[in-house]
Amino acid sequence: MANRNPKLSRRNLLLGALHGTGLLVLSGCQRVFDSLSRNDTVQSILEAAESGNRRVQRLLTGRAKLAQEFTDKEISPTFRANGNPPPITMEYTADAQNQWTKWRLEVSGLVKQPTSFSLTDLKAMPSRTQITRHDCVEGWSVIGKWKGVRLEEIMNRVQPMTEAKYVVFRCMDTDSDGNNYFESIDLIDAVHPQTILAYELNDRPVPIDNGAPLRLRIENQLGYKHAKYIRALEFVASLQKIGQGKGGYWEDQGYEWYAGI
Ligand SMILES: Nc1nc2c(c(=O)[nH]1)N[C@H]1C(S)=C(S)[C@@H](COP(=O)(O)O)O[C@H]1N2
Ligand SMILES: [Mo]
Repeated sequence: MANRNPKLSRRNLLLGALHGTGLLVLSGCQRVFDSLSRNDTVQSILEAAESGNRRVQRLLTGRAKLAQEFTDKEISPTFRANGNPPPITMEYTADAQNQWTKWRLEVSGLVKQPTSFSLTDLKAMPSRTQITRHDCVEGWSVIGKWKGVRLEEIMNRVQPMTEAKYVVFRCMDTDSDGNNYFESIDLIDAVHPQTILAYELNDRPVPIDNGAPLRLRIENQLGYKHAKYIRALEFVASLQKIGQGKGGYWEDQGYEWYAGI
């Protein structure tokens, strides 16, 4: 991969490595630079510095990268809602009326401890709060403050088996043809620090329009990955038998499965 950061160029790395050793401070002479580059001691210092840097770079640019977080002042006045209308089932309506006391999140599939969680259970678990920007493929963005339980915390409870590679989110809403919304992410993104199952938006319970009682926040991917109205999580080894096999409601209609921002 091309190194686009001039600060991490090989030459600067060598200069940096030399600085640390006190071997020599170069005055920009290419010939001295070249002969030093061939020197064994210098070469090993350079390699050590470079591999250290590669590690740092992977952290900065790879899957572990944190999405930008914002301040309270930057929160959008309203958090636009998008997608299917809220579920219209009797069960959903009754659960909403009961403040979700009867609703449960079912976690099943390739896990050692299949478990169901009430909203109270989820709220009692360690939480994370983050102010992030939601980007929809349609070309709009909104900033909101989300609070929820990290998906990794749930994984610690249910203990996915080694064969598990993805987590599938089963949602309660349907499109106009009656097809349920669903999504999936891999376990690398599932344990990302900002991947949470959110139960609060802007210091209030997640509104019905935004996916009550529980919706996914996966901050390094586009809006359609953020499953709303979650009823169940399923740990699976393959997405082949889920829906039409592409890993999500929109993916089955041609959208990218990995919707990285
Ligand atoms: N269950 C469900 N989740 C969904 C959708 C949906 O239709 N149903 N729409 C997706 C899309 S395209 C976007 S942009 C976001 C919108 O989230 P919001 O309504 O909180 O803005 O939800 C995503 N998650
Ligand atoms: Mo979207």
